Amino acid sequence: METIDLEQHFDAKLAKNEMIEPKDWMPDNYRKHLIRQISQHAHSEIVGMLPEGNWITRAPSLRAKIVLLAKVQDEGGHGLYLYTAAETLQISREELLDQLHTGKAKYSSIFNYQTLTWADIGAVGWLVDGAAIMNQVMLQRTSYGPYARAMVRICKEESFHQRQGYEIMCHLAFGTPAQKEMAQDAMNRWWYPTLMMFGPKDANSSNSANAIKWKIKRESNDELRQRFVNQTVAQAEYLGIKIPDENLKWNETKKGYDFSDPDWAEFNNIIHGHGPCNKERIGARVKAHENGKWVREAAAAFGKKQNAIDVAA
Ligand code: FAQ
Repeated sequence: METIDLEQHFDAKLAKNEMIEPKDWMPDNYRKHLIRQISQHAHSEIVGMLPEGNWITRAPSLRAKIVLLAKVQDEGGHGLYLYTAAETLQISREELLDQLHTGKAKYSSIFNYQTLTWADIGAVGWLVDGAAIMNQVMLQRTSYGPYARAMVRICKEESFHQRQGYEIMCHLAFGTPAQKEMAQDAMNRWWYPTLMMFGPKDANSSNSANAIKWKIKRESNDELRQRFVNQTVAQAEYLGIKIPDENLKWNETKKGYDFSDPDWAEFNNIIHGHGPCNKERIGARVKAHENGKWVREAAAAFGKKQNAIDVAA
C-alpha cells in the first residue's frame, strides 16, 4: 500500500475506535509518542517501588507488612507488563532502561519525595494510587492494543492499592491524637505533589494535542485533576483531615471544586532531575540493575540452551 493509503487506514481504525496492534502500520510519531509515554509509565512503576519499599521492614504489624510487600511486588509486575508493551514498538528493554539510567527518560515526579512516616505509606496508597487510577482508567481504552490490555490488569490492582492506603489513613485518623496529627502531616506534604502527577495545565501540555488526536489519552490533564479533587474531598472529610488549600471551594456552576495550583516551578525542577530524591532514586535503580546482571545472563543462557534442545528434538 502507498503511505497515503496506510495513513488513511490508520485514521479509519482510530475513527472506529479499533485498536492499533504491533503488526499494523502506524505513523512514526505515533510510535515514538507511545514509546515515550509507556516507558515513562513503566519507569514510574519500578521507581515507585523505592519510597514504599523503604517501609517494608518498618511496617507496624505483620499484616501491614504482608499487604505492603504484595503491593510493592504488584508495582514491579506493572513495570514488567508495560516494558513488554513498549518492546512491541521496536525498542529493546536495554535501550529503555538505559534511557532511565542516563536521565533521558522521565518518570513520575511524585516518586522524588521522601516517605518520612508510616502515614506517608497511607497517603501514597490513598492519594498517589488514587491519582494513578484516575489517569489509568481511561488508558484501558487507549488506542494501542498492548498498552490498553496491560492497563486492564493494572487498574484492578491499583484499586486494591488505593484501598490499602485509605485503610491505613482510617486507622491513623480515628486513632490517637498523635496518629491523627501524623495523618494530617502526610496529607499536608503529599497533596500538591499528587496534583502534579496529572502533568502540566492543559495550556502548557505539549503532548496533549497529539495524544488526544491519536486517542492515546482520552481526557486532558486538567479534566482528570479536577475529577480527582472532586472525588477526594469527601474522602478527606470522612477522615476529618483537612486538605491544605484555603481556596478549596465548591463551585456550583462547574459542579466541581475550585482549588489552588501546585507550585509549577517545583514541578519543573523535579522533572528536570533536581527534586529532593532524584539522584537517590536513579542511584538505587542503577545499583539494582548492576546487581541483577548475573540473573539476566543466567536467564539468557538458560533460554539459549532450551532453544538448542527444542531445535534438536
Ligand atoms: N512527572 O505534555 P505533557 C503510578 C512531563 S504510575 C514527570 O502533559 P503527557 C503507580 C511529560 O513527560 C504514575 N514528568 O505530557 C504507582 C512531558 O515531558 P516529555 C505514572 C511529567 O505525556 C503508584 C512534559 O512533562 N503514570 O503512580 C509529569 O501528555 C504508587 C509535558 O507534559 C503514568 O505515567 C509527571 N507527573 O502527559 C506506582 C500514566 N507530567 O516526555 C508505585 C501514563 C508530565 O515530553 C507506587 N502517562 N510530565 O519530555 C500519562 O498519562 C502522561 O504521560 C502524563 C503526562 C499525564 C503523565
